[in-house]
Amino acid sequence: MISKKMQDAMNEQIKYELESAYLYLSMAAYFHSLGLDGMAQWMRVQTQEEMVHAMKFFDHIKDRGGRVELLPLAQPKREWSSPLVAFQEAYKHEQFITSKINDLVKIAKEEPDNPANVLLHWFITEQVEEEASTSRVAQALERIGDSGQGLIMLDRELSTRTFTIPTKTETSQS
Ligand code: OFO
Repeated sequence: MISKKMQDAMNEQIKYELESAYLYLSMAAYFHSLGLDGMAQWMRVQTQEEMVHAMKFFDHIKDRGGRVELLPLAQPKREWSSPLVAFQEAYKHEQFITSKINDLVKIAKEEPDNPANVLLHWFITEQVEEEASTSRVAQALERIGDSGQGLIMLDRELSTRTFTIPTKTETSQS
């Protein structure tokens, strides 16, 4: 059975993951408002991935006899001064999420909680990818600068991102 300390920490992590989804959905709306539908599509897929992250913690708490508690979500920002600033913020946000995963890893080691460790392993790898993907787009936008043509090309490239519905095993711990 999951400890009260780990349950509370994971319930808080569900909130962070849902706030990530909320933030990226708000960014999708922002990009649509600029006519950058490719960047919006990228953020819509990101939103779906964040929902999967939240559900991994949800199922983990449930499967270990704990009680999921949904905490209030903060309202996300709705405007950014440029696409570059939005992606820079997404990158910063992912660094924040990595720090939260590291906090959970610390608790899992202290307890020790082996099942949580297995789950968190997946998140450690995922966060490397999450930071890399947001920072890659931010860097591309930095290189593009004021080039309208460059922005259109990047927008087209990002429009190809798709969401793959995870299999049962992918949505649980492994
Ligand atoms: Fe973006 O990784 Fe979850 O929050």
